[in-house]
Amino acid sequence: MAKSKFEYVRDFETDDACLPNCWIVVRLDGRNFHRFAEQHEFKKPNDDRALHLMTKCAQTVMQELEDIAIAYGQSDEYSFVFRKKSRWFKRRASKFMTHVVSQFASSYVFYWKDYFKDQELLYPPGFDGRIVLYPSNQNLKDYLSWRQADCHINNLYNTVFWMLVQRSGLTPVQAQDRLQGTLAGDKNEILFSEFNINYNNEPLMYRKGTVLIWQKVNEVITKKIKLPKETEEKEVEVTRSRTQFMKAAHWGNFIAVSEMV
Ligand code: DGT
Ligand code: MG
Ligand code: MG
Ligand code: MG
Ligand code: MG
Repeated sequence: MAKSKFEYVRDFETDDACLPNCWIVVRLDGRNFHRFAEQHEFKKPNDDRALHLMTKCAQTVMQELEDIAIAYGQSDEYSFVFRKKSRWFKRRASKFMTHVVSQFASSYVFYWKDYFKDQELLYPPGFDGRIVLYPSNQNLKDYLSWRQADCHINNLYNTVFWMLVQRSGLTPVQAQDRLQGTLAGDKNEILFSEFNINYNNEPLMYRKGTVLIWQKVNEVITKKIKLPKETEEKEVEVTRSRTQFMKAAHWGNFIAVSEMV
């Protein structure tokens, strides 16, 4: 077919293919979730419904899109790690980022009612996305550890903060002043001595976030086969190994990246 005179406009498109042999990380984050959480009466500092909905959306993304090896989420964010060797959409950054974010956002609305039974969705939430490439396994592991450290620092702060407000009746400003300049050890001590809470016994999902990985499962299926010397078909059971389920885990530390290549 002859080219139309308009074809030249294609040349204005820029090449945004991700560098080969790098892990491709897409991180998304809820837009203005401070307000979204307030308006939808999220429990403070952690709302199980919200965290589980985020994980449901991340599982949907992993199932629908290709080549995602691992995902990590906390608060209103999720990171998706695409395999180094992925050739999906010729590694175009815009395709990776937009598919992840749109699939996640539509899932958030689609599955909302399964998690927030009595809480109506008041307005359409949005998510931003960014893409980062990591050339080495160590870089990727450090990236994931960095997000997990962020989860830990924020959660420890928020746990003490809301205890001071909800249990001790401090105003938010007073609680903030009280925590000014305190170290992790001080916050642990406040929780223990004033609220009888051992921070290490708080749920792992709150302290460490959620990791999604693929898991090999053995599946038993019945097959009808015809043996050469017999006329009738026979049913036999065969076991095959399939990568199927995603395991949601809350780990203390990330596994060696080599295990997920
Ligand atoms: P952004 O991302 O710049 O558009 O603004 P935000 O407001 O989304 O800020 P961000 O992402 O740094 O912080 C996440 C907010 O989401 C933070 O204000 C707390 C809120 N949030 C996330 N998960 C929960 C939860 O389980 N419970 C409550 N109460 N709030 C949550
Ligand atoms: Mg932000
Ligand atoms: Mg946000
Ligand atoms: Mg955030
Ligand atoms: Mg199309």
